Amino acid sequence: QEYTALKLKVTEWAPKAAEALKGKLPEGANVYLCPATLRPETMYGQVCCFVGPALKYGVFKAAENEYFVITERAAKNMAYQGIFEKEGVIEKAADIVGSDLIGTLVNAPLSVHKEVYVLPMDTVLATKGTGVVTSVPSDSPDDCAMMTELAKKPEFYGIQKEWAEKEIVSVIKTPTSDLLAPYLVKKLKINSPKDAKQLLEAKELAYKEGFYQGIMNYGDFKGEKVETAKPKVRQQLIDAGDAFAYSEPENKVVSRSG
Ligand code: ZZB
Repeated sequence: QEYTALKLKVTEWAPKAAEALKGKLPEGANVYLCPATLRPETMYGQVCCFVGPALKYGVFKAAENEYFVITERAAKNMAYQGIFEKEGVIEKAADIVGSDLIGTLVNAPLSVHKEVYVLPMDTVLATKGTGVVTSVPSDSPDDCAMMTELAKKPEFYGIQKEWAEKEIVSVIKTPTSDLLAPYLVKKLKINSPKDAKQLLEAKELAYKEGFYQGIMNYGDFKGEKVETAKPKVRQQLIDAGDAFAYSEPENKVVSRSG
């Protein structure tokens, strides 16, 4: 699987994260949360950054003064993809649990929302991508269901309600809707992030319709087909230093069967 890994720069640590990282990073170090996405063209619609509250993350040195918050598993993969300064070398500056990251503020490249919060999502898998996920509720049914859940029970999740209530703008238009994920969530009667079966169905529909019938409704490629805009947005992000290519080793097995 070839992902685009985004660099969401930390602008303010949540108090627990600041405490956990105290004295472990050089003064003035740039630290990024790096979500892996298959939909770079939707980055205009990012509203938050998800971590698994129970997952273990590391703060890994990528280059001089540059650190990535990702899972150890992702760091091991990145070390062999020319992403880190030293090939094959993993330098971990600190450990941190997902729950301590909640409430951290990060910059979201390309998003209509310049700064977004780190919020919890229990369904984030430790075994996929970087264990960090950027939330685009306009086009991802999982994200849409989770944002509703977070805004419904902020105390339960230990967050401020406003953190989960950033405006959802239309990024892509399709024949059925300008906000495909919320449309599908409603249509398939998805009431919570636990409706796994319907969410999977909604995700598959959203991928298909978004890719084959989607027209960009925001940004530099507004009016273009998603199919053609996708690589262009990705390249823009990479050229700006806001993203990099990241692939999963399983890739080889998958592509062998076509
Ligand atoms: C932003 C985005 C916008 C995404 C969208 C999807 C969609 P997959 O394998 O088919 O689920 N993701 C990445 N890593 C993880 C993880 N560790 N645990 C849970 N979810 C993860 O596709 C990968 C997508 O799943 C990624 O792309 C990411 O969410 C999420 F509009 O990034 B995506 C219809 C989907 N739309």
